[in-house]
Amino acid sequence: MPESTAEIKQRAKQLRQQLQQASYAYYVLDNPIMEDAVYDKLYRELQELENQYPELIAPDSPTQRVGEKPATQFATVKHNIALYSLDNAFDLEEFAQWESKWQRIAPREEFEYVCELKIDGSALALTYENGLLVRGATRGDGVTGEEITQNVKTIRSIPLRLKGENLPPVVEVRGEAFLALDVFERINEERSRSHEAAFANPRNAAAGTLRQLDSRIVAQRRLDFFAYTLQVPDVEDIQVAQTQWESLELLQNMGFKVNPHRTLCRSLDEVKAYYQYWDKQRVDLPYMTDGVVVKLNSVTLQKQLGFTQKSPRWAIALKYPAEEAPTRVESVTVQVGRTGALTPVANLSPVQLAGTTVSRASLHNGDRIAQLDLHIGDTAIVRKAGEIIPEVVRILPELRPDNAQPFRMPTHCPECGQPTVKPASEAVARCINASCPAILRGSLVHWGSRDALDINGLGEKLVQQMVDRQFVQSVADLYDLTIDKLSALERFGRKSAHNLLQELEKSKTKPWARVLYGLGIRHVGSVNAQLLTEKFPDVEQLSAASPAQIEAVYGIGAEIADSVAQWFQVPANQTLIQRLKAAGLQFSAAPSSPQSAAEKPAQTFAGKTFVLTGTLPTLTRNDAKSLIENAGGKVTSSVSSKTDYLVVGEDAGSKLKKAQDLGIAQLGEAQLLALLEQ
Ligand code: 1X8
Repeated sequence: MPESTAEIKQRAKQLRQQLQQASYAYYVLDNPIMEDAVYDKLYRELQELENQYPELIAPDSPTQRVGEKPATQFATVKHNIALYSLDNAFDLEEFAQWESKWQRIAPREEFEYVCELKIDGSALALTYENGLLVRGATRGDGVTGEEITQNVKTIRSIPLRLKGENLPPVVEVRGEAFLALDVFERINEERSRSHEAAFANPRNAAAGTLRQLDSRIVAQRRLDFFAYTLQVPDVEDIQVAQTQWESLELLQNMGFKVNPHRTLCRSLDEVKAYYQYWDKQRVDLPYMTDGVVVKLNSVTLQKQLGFTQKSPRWAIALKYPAEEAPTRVESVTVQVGRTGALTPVANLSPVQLAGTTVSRASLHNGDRIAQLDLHIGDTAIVRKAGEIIPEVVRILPELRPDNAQPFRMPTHCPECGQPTVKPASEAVARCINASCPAILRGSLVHWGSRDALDINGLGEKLVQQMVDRQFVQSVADLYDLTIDKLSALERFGRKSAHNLLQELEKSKTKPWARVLYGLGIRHVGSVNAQLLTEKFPDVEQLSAASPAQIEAVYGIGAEIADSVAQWFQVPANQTLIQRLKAAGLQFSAAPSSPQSAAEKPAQTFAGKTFVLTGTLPTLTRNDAKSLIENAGGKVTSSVSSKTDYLVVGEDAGSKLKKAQDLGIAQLGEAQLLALLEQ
């Protein structure tokens, strides 16, 4: 233990330096040099020294980052140099217009742009005097902001003292305080546990956190900071850097975290390449970016161009199309699918997302709705990235209108009024009424679909009419239709009626495997149907098989086997089979059948590697896998540069992001089947 005052002072200084270096390595360089336990030990030693000798507390001591008791309110401060906002360009065309505009003021053939990522956070102005952080302020209206120095000090990547020699006496640094995505998610989870409203996005969370009056809370939130502008107030008349690029390097040398993904561009085409590259790559960044900031590099040129009322003429934010936006949930429709599954869909006030207008978004199921605590009239954050089906990601309860009613999944089928069934182990509720019109419509459309009986003209609209008018109550009734009956339907002439009857006739020649698939038994996609019909060459054998016998078929699991055996147990299904058989449909694999040879798929996918993600509309994962493998392809579980195709279904996860980054071709189920057909 040091004894003399000088020794104690020396020790405190040494501890400060060691802790500062460790903290810089960890938070700025992302390259730790000290074990956590060692850091904690040194930190406690410094804390004890400072407790004993409060006069030793230095303004840049690491102990000054932990926050203080709540302030009653923040003081307003006038910025020494106004914080301008950036003009936006929403596409490359608008960017080109901006380029022409500055070129008209200061024409030149050769110039440089600095391209930086636009960080979706909250702007801060930091003032350093003689190297020491003396003030941190929010942007406010650009002229005056709020003084939040105490909060700013809790951000570990902001130096309390600048590194380097010969620093100007006053230095102004601008940058973006932000929350890393994992931190943002953690904060929202905590808030949801304590029944507080979730933050809509990381930007709101960062801005909200900075304006916390209790800096001890701010310290827990783990804000981060990228510096992007270095300025020395005019009065000093010192020029620190000739270019923006130099400024960024100086900031880095002063101990700031500067975003590493910056680049110099000499033409619009180079800017375009950077913009498009990061549009793909940004999903992998641990923080949110909503665009690219393009600045003219030369400070001389910047001065020549100057500012408009609001923004610099020498910089622009080139934004990416929004993928998330708030909008109102007008109502919820519950759809009933062919399997009886109830799917809630939110009807929205139309909103622009990722370049398209979105007015409906999936709510997945009742469990998800309960999780969201969705009320009709709520403002919801809707997300649509790339080709993914739009979905509601969260709602903003603070914007909920008075008297808004929570949405509850119906306990009865919205189509037939029968009670629904929801096994505790599943998230999905189902209608199990065999004569539910919605299930019937779904079954008819499925029966006529391309991979089943391939009946041209048997679309949704026609099916709806036939079911509404009770022309058909089961798939078998299709084969009792007549020209007279059909031509009584709206906008359905005798010619169309004749065509449909011909199509129905043709369906009677389709092989047993397609008929089995067309029956729509749960878990029996076209591949499983093929496997089953190879082992059970006629319906009698399959119908009589036990679950164990069915499961003995290579590629068929217990769940599928149970589902098949159960289906044949239902008397109504046996009646259906008898009627279809009487109508002339194929329920056995005639060895002479000309189709059976044609059913053998060609090796279209030889040498190709596939990865599956998400839930496909009709094929199970096993179906899709077998289809691909039967065509000579390989299915692997993770995306890499060796992957040729990603097959994407609903609720696709991280594999999709990875594939997008690697530029791997994506296929939907329909496209996969179309390729197989070729
Ligand atoms: C805002 C932002 C800028 C930068 C990054 N992210 C932002 N949100 C940058 O220059 N790298 S500049 C800026 C502004 O001037 N309003």
